[in-house]
Amino acid sequence: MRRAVCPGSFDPVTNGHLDIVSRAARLFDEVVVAIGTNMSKSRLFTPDERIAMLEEATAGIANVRVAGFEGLIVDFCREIDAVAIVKGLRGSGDYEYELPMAQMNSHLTDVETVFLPGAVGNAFVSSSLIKEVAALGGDVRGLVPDAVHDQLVRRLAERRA
Ligand code: COD
Repeated sequence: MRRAVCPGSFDPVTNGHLDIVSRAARLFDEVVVAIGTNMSKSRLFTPDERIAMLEEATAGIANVRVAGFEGLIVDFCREIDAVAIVKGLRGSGDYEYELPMAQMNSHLTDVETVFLPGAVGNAFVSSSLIKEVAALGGDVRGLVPDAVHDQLVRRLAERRA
């Protein structure tokens, strides 16, 4: 059984994330989508909300499961016996950001990082831009799952109230 981890903040999950997760699921026996819960950045959605959104979005992929993690991603990989961390690269900016993390993780453990090129159509999609555009009234439908879109619109309205 070769298990991989797709880690991220997923605040919220986008179609760019889901493209990477579904392609990783074709490469590995099992993929665990790991939601980091110990980051200092303020989040729009709680860890439980992000887990629920991802569970719904990946329900159709039999070999994907979702979990929260705290602490180092390499420790989580050891805990669940994962051999690889799968990350998506939208462009050179992501590569510059991800490479030192991959090298640090390789220094800390023998877990491999596997980079998948993001799909061209999702290259501009990030959770932060989705939140910014939606907060300013832009239409982000089609860039996130429909259920996530509805939750996003609701949460932003609550924040404005
Ligand atoms: N197309 C393709 N890939 C995408 C897209 C897209 N449109 N959008 C995002 N991705 C990829 C990102 O490149 C990333 O690989 C992944 O999806 C997750 O993205 P985010 O933005 O949800 O998550 P991040 O980058 O904020 O998550 C950072 C981690 C939680 C993975 C990282 O901070 C971490 O591992 N933290 C744990 C603590 C730790 O171990 N720190 C030491 C690291 S060396």
